[in-house]
Amino acid sequence: MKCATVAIIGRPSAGKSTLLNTICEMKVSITAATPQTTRNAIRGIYTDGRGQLIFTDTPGYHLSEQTLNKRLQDIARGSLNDSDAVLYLIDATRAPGQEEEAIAAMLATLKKTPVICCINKSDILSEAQIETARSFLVERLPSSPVLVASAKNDEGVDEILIELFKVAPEGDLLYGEDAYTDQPIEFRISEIIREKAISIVTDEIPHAIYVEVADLEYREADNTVWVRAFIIVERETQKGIIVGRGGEGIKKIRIASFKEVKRLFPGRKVNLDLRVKAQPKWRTNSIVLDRILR
Ligand SMILES: Nc1nc2c(ncn2[C@@H]2O[C@H](COP(=O)(O)OP(=O)(O)OP(=O)(O)O)[C@@H](O)[C@H]2O)c(=O)[nH]1
Ligand SMILES: [Mg+2]
Repeated sequence: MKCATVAIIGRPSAGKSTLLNTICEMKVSITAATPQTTRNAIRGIYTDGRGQLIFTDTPGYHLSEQTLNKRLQDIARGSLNDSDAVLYLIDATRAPGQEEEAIAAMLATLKKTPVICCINKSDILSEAQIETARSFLVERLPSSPVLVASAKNDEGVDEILIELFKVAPEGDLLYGEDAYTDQPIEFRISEIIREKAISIVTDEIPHAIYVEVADLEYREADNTVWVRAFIIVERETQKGIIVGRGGEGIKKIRIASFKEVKRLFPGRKVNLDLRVKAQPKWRTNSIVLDRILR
């Protein structure tokens, strides 16, 4: 039996979370069209006859001096050290640039950990784009295999698993065969809500959002789970945008969140109370960051 921990690394929006969800056949990690969606080291577990792969989805590696971004970089780097293998995902629709160079250089210094490279978004790539990305990878990480896949369309994903099992060490399963994540339920709820909130706003607002589940209570009497959560933004104007005209925005977020949160509590009723508040400068507040970037 094989068992390995695998860090998924790449630039923001490379498709890391999408790939993890495809592999686990479950929404384990939220995704968005806007970059810098993932903020935590999120585990997703895949098990089959060959053994178990315990993936860590990481925040997209983004070069920036802002406090929040530096913390996100630390999370991504930290998960490299804890892993038996690294899955390096490239979005070849964009030119490599400085950020990709920084990631490739960081991975090239890993002496013992095998790195599997994967060019993602094959469904929208030209041959020329694939070849450019391939040369970039072969030059910088000569001992790594380079695969091509579409995380979104589940193409080339089996090949990724084959390569990972090749380098995985022998070992007993660390999680039960049916496990697909180890995230606490409050965290999963807050992420679902954040995904829905991000999906209705644009520009810089997605980065100004975090979500906190204030209460989670199961009431036996009516078999209902009561959830009270806050969407927190930085400014009153952003709050207005989330709430929307006549409450349209928050209503949309609530309905979309409710559908997914309900799936986390099969056979139970769910009551979701959602509010918005502004908390200036939370992105530089270390107390908030310590709490949400576990
Ligand atoms: N066409 C296409 N789009 C993809 C593919 N994989 C992911 N995407 C899209 O790329 C965008 C970013 O996907 P995510 O999975 O959130 O990317 P990520 O690497 O986790 O991003 P961060 O968490 O911000 O680092 C989303 O709009 C996805 O739908 C793919 O294989 N093909
Ligand atoms: Mg992500």
